[in-house]
Amino acid sequence: MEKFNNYINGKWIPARSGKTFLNINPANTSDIIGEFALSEQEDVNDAVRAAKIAFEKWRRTPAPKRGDYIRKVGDIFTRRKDEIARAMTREMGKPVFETKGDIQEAIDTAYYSATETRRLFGYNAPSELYNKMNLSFRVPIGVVGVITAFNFPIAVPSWKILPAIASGNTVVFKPSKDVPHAGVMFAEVMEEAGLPPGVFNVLLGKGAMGNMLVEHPDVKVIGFTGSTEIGCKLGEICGRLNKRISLEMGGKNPQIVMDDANLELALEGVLWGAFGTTGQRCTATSRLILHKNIYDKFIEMLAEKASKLRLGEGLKEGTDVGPVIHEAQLKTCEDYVRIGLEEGARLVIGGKRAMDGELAKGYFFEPTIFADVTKDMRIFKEEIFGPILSVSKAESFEHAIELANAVEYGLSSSIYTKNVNQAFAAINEIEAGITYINAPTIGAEAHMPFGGVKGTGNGHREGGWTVFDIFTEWKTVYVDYSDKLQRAQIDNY
Ligand code: UN1
Repeated sequence: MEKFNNYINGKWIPARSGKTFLNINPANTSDIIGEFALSEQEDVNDAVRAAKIAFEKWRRTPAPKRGDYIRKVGDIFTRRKDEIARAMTREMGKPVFETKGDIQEAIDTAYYSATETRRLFGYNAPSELYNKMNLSFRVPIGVVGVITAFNFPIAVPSWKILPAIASGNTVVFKPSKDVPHAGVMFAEVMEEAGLPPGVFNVLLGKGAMGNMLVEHPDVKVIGFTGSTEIGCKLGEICGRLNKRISLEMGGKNPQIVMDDANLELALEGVLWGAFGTTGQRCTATSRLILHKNIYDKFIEMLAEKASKLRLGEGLKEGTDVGPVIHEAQLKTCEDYVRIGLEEGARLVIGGKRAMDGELAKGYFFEPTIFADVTKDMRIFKEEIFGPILSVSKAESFEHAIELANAVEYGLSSSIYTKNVNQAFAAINEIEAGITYINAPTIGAEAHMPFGGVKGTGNGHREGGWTVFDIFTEWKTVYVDYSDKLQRAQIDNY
C-alpha cells in the first residue's frame, strides 16, 4: 500500500509518532487510497517553526517575484489537471468532470493571485498639511493556518493558500481527513513550483490536530471552511487568543422559481444545484421555493428528471451523481429522511441508500425530494450536506422572499424570473452573500468575493480582491517633508 507523509520545510516526513491512518474510496470501500501520516502536536510544532522561519525571507521577497512562483503553480495544475482530477474522484467521489472543474478553480485562483502581486493596492489620501504625504500599504501577517473540508479538495484550499502566500505569508495546511491525498498532491505542485522550503507545509491528520494548529501561538491567522459547529468553536478559540479567523461555514441555500420563469431552465438549474457534488457543497441548493401557480407541475417535472440521474462511481463515464463521503454522512441522510417524514413532509422520490449492483460497494444515497416542506420543519432549516432537497410553496413574491430568509444561514441564493423588477427586488431583499439571477446557487468564480451572511460566516470574503483583506494588515505611513514640526489637528487650525 502507498504511504504518504507530511510536507514540512520542503521535505516529505512521517509523523514523529510514526502513527498513520487509512483512507478509502467512498464509491468502493474495499479500494484503499493509502496510508497517511497522523500528525500530532510535535508535527504541528515542526511545521509552524518551519513556516515561521521561512516567513522572514518570504515577506522580504518582492511581491511580483512571489507571483512568479504562483503562476508556476497554475501552470503545473494545468499540466496535471486530468491526472489529479482522477485521483481526487477516487478519493472523494464526485465525477471527473466536477473534479476537473475543482482544479480549474485553483488554476484560476493561481493566475488571479499571481497577477494581484503586481497590484495589492493600498490607498493614499491628501494630508491635512501641505508638505506631508499620507500612504497606506498592505503587509503580510505571518504564519497562516488553513483548515478545509473534503468537498472541494483543491479549489477551496487554493482560495486561501495562494492569496496568503502571494501576500507574503507562509502557510501550514491541514486538509480534511477525508482527502489527505489531495493535500499531498497540492504539496507536490507547490514543491515543483520551487517555493522556498517552509513557505508551504502540509500536515495530514484528523480534527484534533486542526485545533492544535489554531491554538499554536505562532499561527497568526486562520482560514477555515467547514461545518458551522466546528467553525464556531474555532472562532471562540481565536476570540480568546486575539487571532484573525475567516469562517466559511454552512448554508441552506434557496432557489426561488416564480410563475413567469423559464421552467426548463429552472429545472436544469435545480438538478445541478441540488444534486451536483451529491449535494455536498456549502452552496448546494437545499431548498426549492416554488410559486403556487407552478408548484405541482414543477414538482412533477423535477421528480421525473431527478429519478433519472445516474448514480455511480465518478470515474465511470456518464455518472451524474457520485457517493457521499462516508458512512456517517449516509447515516445523516437517513436520519433526515426519517425526520422529514415524522414532520409531515411528503417524500416525492428517493429516501434511501442506493444498493443496486456495484452501488452496494459504496456510500450511495438516492437523490431525494421532499415536498410540502414548511418553514418550521428541521429539513427546511438544517444543513444536511447530501442529495436531499426540500420543496416549499410560496403564495407570492413577498412570501417567497420571506421563506428564503427564514433560516439561520445566508451563503448563496437564486431566483428564476423574467420580471426584471422582481429580479432586482430579490437582489435587495434576499439575505445572502451571493445571489444568482436565472442561474443555480452554485458556480462562484475565483475572482469574485465569496462568503455568506448570518450563520454562514463572520464577515470575511474569500476569493477576489477581498481575500487579501484576510491575509494582510495595513501599514499607514506619513511622510513629512516640511523640515519643521507640523502638528496635525493643531497647526492647521
Ligand atoms: C464550497 O462548497 O465549499 O460556487 C465551495 C460553487 C463552487 C465553490 C463551492 N465554485 O459552488
